[in-house]
Amino acid sequence: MQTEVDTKTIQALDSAHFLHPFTDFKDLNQRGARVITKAQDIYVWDSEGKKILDAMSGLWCVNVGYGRKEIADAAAQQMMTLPYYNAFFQTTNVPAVQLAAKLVSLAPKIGDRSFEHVFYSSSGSESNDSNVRMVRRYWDLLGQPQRKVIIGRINGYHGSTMAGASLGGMSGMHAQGDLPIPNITHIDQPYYFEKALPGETAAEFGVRAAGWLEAKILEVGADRVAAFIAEPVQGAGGVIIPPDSYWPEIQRIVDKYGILLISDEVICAFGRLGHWFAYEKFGYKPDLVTFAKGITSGYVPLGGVMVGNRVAKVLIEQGGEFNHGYTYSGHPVACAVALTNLQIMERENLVDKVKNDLGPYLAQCFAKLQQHPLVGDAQTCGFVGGLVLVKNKATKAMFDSALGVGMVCRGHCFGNGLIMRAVGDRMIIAPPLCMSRAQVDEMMELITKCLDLTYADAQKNGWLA
Ligand code: PXG
Repeated sequence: MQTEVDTKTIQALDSAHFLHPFTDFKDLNQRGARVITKAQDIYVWDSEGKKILDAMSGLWCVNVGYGRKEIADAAAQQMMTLPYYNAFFQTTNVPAVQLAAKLVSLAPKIGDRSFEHVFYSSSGSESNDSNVRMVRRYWDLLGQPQRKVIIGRINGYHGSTMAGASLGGMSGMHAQGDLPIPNITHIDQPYYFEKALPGETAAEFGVRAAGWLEAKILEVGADRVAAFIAEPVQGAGGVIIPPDSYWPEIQRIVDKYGILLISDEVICAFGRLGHWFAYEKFGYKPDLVTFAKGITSGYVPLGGVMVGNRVAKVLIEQGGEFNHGYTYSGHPVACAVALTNLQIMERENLVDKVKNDLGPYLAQCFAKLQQHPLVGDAQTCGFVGGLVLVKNKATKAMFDSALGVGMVCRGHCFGNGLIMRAVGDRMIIAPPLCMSRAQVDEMMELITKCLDLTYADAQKNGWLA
């Protein structure tokens, strides 16, 4: 494995030829990209030899950590046996079938809405495109073709394809390229810290925030609404954890109007919240569950949709040919990698470990962070965490967004060997699930140090005034 590289040479080639995702190309060319050359366990190294604790699991995906030879071996073996064959034209392959059966066995049963079928793609975005196709097909087949509208949430993230970006509620994405596409609309997010009324409890707020869905359904016309899509916990939006009262009320509303519920678990499934699938944690019953990322721990791309019985029965029994699919639907190497990844998770008990050990421990650590003068709020759910940097702890006043305090903090993180994401002034983590408690302590020391350094900057520059 080549890990020694000449940083300047790679950066020059990078600037010359590689257009990065979600990047200001000119700005990056001036700075030069950080070159990541190798990774092991929970650490990555850059081309200057700097070791960095990856508290984001790559991009919310490397659940079992880096350097798992077993996964590489499974890929190599599958590549030599059957590197590729399509699943069109009435053919199938062994890993794709085995993985589908495995996923069905892992998905908690929810009565007549349980999951017995899987549709494959190669990413979260594609999977959500498939969701749009399946939802619309479902209603067409039921003789209700006017039910086209899918409701998402402001600041939700469902990918970057035309449909994914439209389902998501990122204003920056909508501003480029005439999005959202027709028949997709949004309600506000259940962000208690920002949206609660004075004196409103979290439980009261959760019910009120879910009520925005009912108001939107009535505004659109109940007979025109096809589905509601949401992340169990909003990830890219900044780890926005809904109050416990939110999801039960959402369930009541979607059931009242008979609309489908799509749970986008691209981040939240496969142990991230201490369950194989996150709908179990919040106790709701989705019809479709989007997955990607953690299913292979990011070692190779794979995504898909768990298709619940309500939808599957109609598509199968009444549907005829479904005119949708991808070259790589059910890719044998990706599925073999996923199977091995899931085996590792089972053998090492990573899901229970998050639920009963790592998750509660991280929650304790974040409770301590609440004391930090810069932190207005710090919350965790399973093994994700988010905290808000505030100017005034007592009033919870935010910094002027032009100061970019979150980015300042992120800079200190990189400088001190820690990867933490900044979403505005929310700092977020989603560490690998294979962490030890000692490694959680190591991460928390780094986080605290970077918060201290950011606070010192804020004092020095008069940002706290
Ligand atoms: N749904 C959810 C909930 C996601 O988090 C996608 C769909 C799209 O998946 P693909 O595989 O098409 O990227 C995601 C992806 C960030 C960030 O900045 C998060 C994602 C992707 C890129 C950046 O936190 N999540």
